[in-house]
Amino acid sequence: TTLEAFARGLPKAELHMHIEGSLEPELMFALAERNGIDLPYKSVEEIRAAYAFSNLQDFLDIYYQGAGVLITRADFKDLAVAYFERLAADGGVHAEIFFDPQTHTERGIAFETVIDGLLDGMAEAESRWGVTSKLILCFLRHLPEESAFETLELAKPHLDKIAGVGLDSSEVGHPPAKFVRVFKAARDLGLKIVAHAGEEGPPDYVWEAIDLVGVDRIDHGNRALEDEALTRRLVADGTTLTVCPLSNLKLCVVPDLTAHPMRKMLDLGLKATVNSDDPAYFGGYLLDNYLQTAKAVDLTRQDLVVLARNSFTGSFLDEAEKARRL
Ligand code: ES4
Ligand code: ZN
Repeated sequence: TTLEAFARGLPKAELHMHIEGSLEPELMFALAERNGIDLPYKSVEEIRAAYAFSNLQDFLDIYYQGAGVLITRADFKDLAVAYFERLAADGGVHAEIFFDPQTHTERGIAFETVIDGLLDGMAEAESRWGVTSKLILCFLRHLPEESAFETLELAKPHLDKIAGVGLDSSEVGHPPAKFVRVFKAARDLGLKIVAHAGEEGPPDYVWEAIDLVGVDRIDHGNRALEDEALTRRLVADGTTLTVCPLSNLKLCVVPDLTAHPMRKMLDLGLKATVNSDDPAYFGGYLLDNYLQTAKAVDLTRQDLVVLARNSFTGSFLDEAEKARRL
C-alpha cells in the first residue's frame, strides 16, 4: 500500500486549525455575493495569487480581510461543514478548532451568530461523517488584554460548548505575559489553555506560556529548539506541540520543507503533532501536511503512527474517549 493510503487510513485528530483559515476562495466569493460585500479581487485566481506571504503579518492582513465575508449563522455553518468534509476525506476523525470572536464582534457580528453557526456545522459533521470536534476560543494578541476579558465575558453563557482558550495573531511584541490575568480567569472557569508561541517569537515566549500562563499545549513551538533547557523541559513535561509544516513553509518560518524541524522534534522525544493551521491559505489540509512532511524529512510509517497517536493523547478528549480511539 502507498504511503498516501497508509496515512489516510490512520485515524487522526487535528489540534491546530483556525476555522476562518479554512475559507476557500470559492466560498469567499460565494459568501461575498450572498451578503452583498465587495471583494478587492475579480476572480478566485486573483485571490489565490494574493496568497504569497513573506511572514505572519503579511498573511494575517489578508486573512482578516477574507473573514469579512462571514456575516450570518449560516455562513459560519457552511464554513465549518466545508472544513469537516475535507478533514473526513483525509481520515481525520476529531478536530479541536480555533475561532477568533474578536475578528467578528469588532465588525458588529454577534458572538452568538459565530458560535451557533460553528456549532451547527460541528453537529452536521458528527452526523454526516462521525467526525467529533471541540471549540477553542482564541484571543487576538495584538489587541489589549481588556478586549480579551470582554470576549471571555461574552463566552460565559456558552462555557459548556467551549473546551478551551488560545492566543493567536501577531506574535512578536505581544508575549504571553501580556495575557496572564485573562488566562487565569479562563482557567478558573474550567477552560483548557493553549497559546501560539515560538512560531516567529523567541524561546522566551514559550517559557512564558508554560511557566507564567501554564498552558496545556504549545501551538507551533518551532523556536523552542533554539533553547536546550527549554527543549529538555518540554520533553520532561510531555508537552504537546501542535506543529504546522505547510504553514511554516508559506510564512517563511522555514526556507523549504526539507529544513523543517519535525524529524528533529520526534528524535528528541517531543510530543509533536501535524496540523494544517489555515489550510485554505497555506496550500494543504491535514493529509497534505502529513505526506509532504514525510517526504521532505524522511518520516517512516512508524513516525506517522506516532504523530497520529500524539494527536489523540494531546487532545482534550476525556481519558475514556482517548482510550477508545488509541
Ligand atoms: C495564525 Cl499561522 C497563525 N499564527 C498566528 N495567528 C494566526 N491566526 C490564524 N493563523
Ligand atoms: Zn495557528
